[in-house]
Amino acid sequence: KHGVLTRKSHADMDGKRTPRGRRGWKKFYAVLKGMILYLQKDEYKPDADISEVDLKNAVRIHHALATRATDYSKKANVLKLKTSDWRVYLLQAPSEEEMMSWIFRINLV
Ligand code: I3P
Repeated sequence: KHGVLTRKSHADMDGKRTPRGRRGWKKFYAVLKGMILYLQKDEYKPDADISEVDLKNAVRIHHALATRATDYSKKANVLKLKTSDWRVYLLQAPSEEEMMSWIFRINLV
């Protein structure tokens, strides 16, 4: 699955609140492949190598949990992704349908 997702980092590894200055929203081209959610700067190109920056932004979603971000009301279609190492991301999808599809696909892994 791929598509545009806008990310906000809410908590870092071990659940510590992401400090100010790193809490902004950033738009990515997301690609879910195997157990990894790649958050890429540019659109997915099947044959291109993954850049170092894109690898750094990749999220391991094994044992992660995606839910609708019911406690976040500033933006619509936002899902909350909690990883197994206690990171928390907010991810905004372009539509309700896309958000539900990402939640379903992430939790299926
Ligand atoms: C953050 C940025 C985010 C904002 C966040 C700020 O500043 O303005 O958009 O989240 O508020 O800290 P910075 O880019 O300097 O990290 P919202 O869009 O959800 O308001 P927060 O600290 O209350 O999460």
